[in-house]
Amino acid sequence: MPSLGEPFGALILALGTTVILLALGIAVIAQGLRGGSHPAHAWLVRAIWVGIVTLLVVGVNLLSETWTRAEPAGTTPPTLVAQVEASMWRFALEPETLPVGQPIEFRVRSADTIHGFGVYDPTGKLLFTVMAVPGAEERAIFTFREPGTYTVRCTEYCGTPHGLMRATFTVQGR
Ligand SMILES: [Cu+2]
Repeated sequence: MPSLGEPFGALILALGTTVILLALGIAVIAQGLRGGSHPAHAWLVRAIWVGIVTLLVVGVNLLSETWTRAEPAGTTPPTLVAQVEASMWRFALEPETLPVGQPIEFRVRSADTIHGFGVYDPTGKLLFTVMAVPGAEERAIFTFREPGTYTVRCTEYCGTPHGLMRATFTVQGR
């Protein structure tokens, strides 16, 4: 499955937020115009509450969002191809040492069931994921900016030892 790029995800979030805000705004104003048994300022209080709740929801979502920085295959000509095979419960990566600053195309396959190829930087931050699906080859391009030891973890539950399914590889400076 190709990963959604940063602009696409941001656009979806912005559109969704706008639609929700418009719908809530119209509902609140309509109720205010209708009047009823509420005090005159009730619609303003509601509008403020809607605003606060919306800001909280959007803010928490934005802060928890980790934009994927991998590109779909075909966007940048890769200078290197890395073959990845996931199987219960290990990753085979070839080559195991990768260069800094060069677009690398990861070609991810699975030998048995669905796994997730999740790449974490040396500080433990998730950089990108690629699904490993039996019978298919999923591709993503990524350029490493820092040398170090990177960790691969499975990001799809694939059996009891799933949590132990990990590997490391080295990214070397030029
Ligand atoms: Cu798994």
